[in-house]
Amino acid sequence: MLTPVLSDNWDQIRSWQLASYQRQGGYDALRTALRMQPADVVTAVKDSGLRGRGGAGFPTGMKWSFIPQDNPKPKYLVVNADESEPGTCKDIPLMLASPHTLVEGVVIASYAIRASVAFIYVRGEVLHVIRRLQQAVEEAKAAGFIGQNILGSGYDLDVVVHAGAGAYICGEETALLDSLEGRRGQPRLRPPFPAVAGLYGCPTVINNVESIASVPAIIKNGADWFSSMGTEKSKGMTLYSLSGHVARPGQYEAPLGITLRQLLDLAGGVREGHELKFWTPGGSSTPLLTADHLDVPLDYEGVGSVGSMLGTKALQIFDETTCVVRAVLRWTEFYKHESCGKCTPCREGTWWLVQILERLEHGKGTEEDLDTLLDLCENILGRSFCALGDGATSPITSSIQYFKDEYLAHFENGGCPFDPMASTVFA
Ligand code: L3W
Ligand code: SF4
Repeated sequence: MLTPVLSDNWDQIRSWQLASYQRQGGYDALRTALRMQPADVVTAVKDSGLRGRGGAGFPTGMKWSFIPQDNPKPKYLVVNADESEPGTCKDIPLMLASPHTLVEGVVIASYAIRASVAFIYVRGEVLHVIRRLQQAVEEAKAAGFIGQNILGSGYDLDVVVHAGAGAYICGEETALLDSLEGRRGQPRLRPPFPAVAGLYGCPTVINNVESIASVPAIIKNGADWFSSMGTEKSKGMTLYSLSGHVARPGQYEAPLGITLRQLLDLAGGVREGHELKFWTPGGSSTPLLTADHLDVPLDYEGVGSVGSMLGTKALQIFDETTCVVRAVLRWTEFYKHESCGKCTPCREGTWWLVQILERLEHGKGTEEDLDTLLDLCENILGRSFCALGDGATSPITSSIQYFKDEYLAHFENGGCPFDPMASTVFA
């Protein structure tokens, strides 16, 4: 197993404070970056093969290179720290344990794209994280890592920590921009992509927390070092979040391409006396997988080859005691609640999905309901304005693909077979 990169200082005393971060070589990468030309920093990140860790896996250096430097408008860096996807819990631990890793990445990335203001948009509910980030930004300002003429380089940057108001849709990059501009967060039509017309209509790079936090180590150790880890097309180390029915849930930093079987070995396996039934590779927006997929490489290509997505690497583990219909109903209620209402397929469709799933879970559905569910999903997927609508269909279609018998057992049983009050237990 390779040495952790992002989490290597998490066990240090007061790891979130500047003094602790600097004892581990913190801000050395910034000094290196400021001696480079901004374009060379972009090239280093491109060569490293770093891909966006927020779910889509878009190449980070390429995104930075889209910023038109001949455009006289201001350029902005925005960090998407609105972590809200069910099961996704990597950015919040990262910001709590080592906010300076993110702040150092923010300064380097802003320098690379020549931004003079950067925003960190944090999910509103996590006040403790907002405070910790604000503290880290203040410490970095006092030490001369943020502000005017950073480390005598002539480069100026201001960093603003902005609290969202708790809407999942504001994690969609263009809704996030609307929210940051003071409007109700709803997705914008793309193109133009934010790289061309983003915050206040200016060229903007939006990256996930983990993507930006990966940058200092790339600058410090070199692009070749980073690209020597992982797989051919999915490079580097990354954070996998294991939750649910697992002996030791938590964050596991490992190279891209590791399998769930290997991660479960590290995490003590499925809880004692139980066995794996289904799991999500990257939060609830990624199609479910089963015990047959334990050896699938957890990288963008590997998970894609079995019809799912790596997403945010939020591995939610469910054992045989879980009712898949109930789990899917809970996720679908989340999407219905969080749908921003802008487009009809998602706004109306998620409402209908919940009605049908509730009926099925309570044993009042019919086999025809399964066809209606699939038909609805077909009319949402690819016809919604943003990825939220598409994501809502993933757990439904994949659970029917792998667990149709369990859906049927609900109405054959006259109720949920996992309900202790019901007549039989589904086996
Ligand atoms: C310039 C082009 N830029 C693409 C940029 C684009 C964006 C990035 C990826 O969704 C996924 C979603 C969720 N010129 C460009 C360009 N870009 N073409 O590249 O874009 P895209 O559209 O592939 O994805 P996205 O809109 O970023 C993200 C999935 O992640 N997901 C959800 C995650 C939730 C969280 C959370 O709660 N924190 O991350 C999980 O799987 O469904 O498919 O920047 O501008 N020609
Ligand atoms: Fe809003 Fe849903 Fe349409 Fe996205 S898909 S714009 S969340 S209604």
